[in-house]
Amino acid sequence: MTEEHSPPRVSPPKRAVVTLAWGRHAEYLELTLPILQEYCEIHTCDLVVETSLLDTRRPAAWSKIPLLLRELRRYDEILWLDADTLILDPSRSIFDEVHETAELGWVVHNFEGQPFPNSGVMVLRATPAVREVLEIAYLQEDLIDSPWWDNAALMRVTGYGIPGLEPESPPVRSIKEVCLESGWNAIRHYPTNDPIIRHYAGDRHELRMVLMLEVLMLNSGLTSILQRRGYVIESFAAWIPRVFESAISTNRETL
Ligand SMILES: [Mn+2]
Repeated sequence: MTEEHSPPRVSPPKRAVVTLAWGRHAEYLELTLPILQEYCEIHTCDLVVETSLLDTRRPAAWSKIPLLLRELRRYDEILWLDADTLILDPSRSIFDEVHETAELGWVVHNFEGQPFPNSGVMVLRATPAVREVLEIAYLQEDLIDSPWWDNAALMRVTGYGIPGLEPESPPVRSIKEVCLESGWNAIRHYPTNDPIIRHYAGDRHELRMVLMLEVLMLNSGLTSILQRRGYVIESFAAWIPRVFESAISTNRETL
């Protein structure tokens, strides 16, 4: 039986939230894991937390691509979340925002007229076009040490391009894409009225930790999730002196 003639799918799509918590990024997961678990329970997703790099020859961010290719063999739909993200409202389903015929959903920020999709939060569906985009993005070896790593490669292959980084004929592939409201990938450099997923992109480690802790301890919705799941809020407060000690010792090293 060919794929065209297969019966319509009756079972719901198999979904996962996928993230990479490697090195110091594993500390973010210590803070965000209960919220991720809550999200996965509400929206019937598996949670895949990878703790190793899939390609140690490249900067860590690149491991996102082989990790997604691996998990798209097991799941129909994936929500990719960078480890430096925090879901502020787990009740809202990002999958509902991506029409079922679409293949990729992400937020496209705009900096000085240049559209800049951000690969820190993405919905991907397991289609041949998505696999091809990921595979070709991984082949963009001239971008391995670019400031935006995999993000730059995905921009190239989806046709966005980055001024100054594009070859004469960029390998653009067609993909059915949805641009999500900016609140789904709320970064500090791009204010949004309705942040749903906060992304601490570009911030240094200690600042991310402090900002995440502040939200977890002050946002009543998140605090009640932590309490319901058996976490003691005060134990989160205990992180703060550790983070500051780490910040101070890092500064000493650079002096
Ligand atoms: Mn990030």
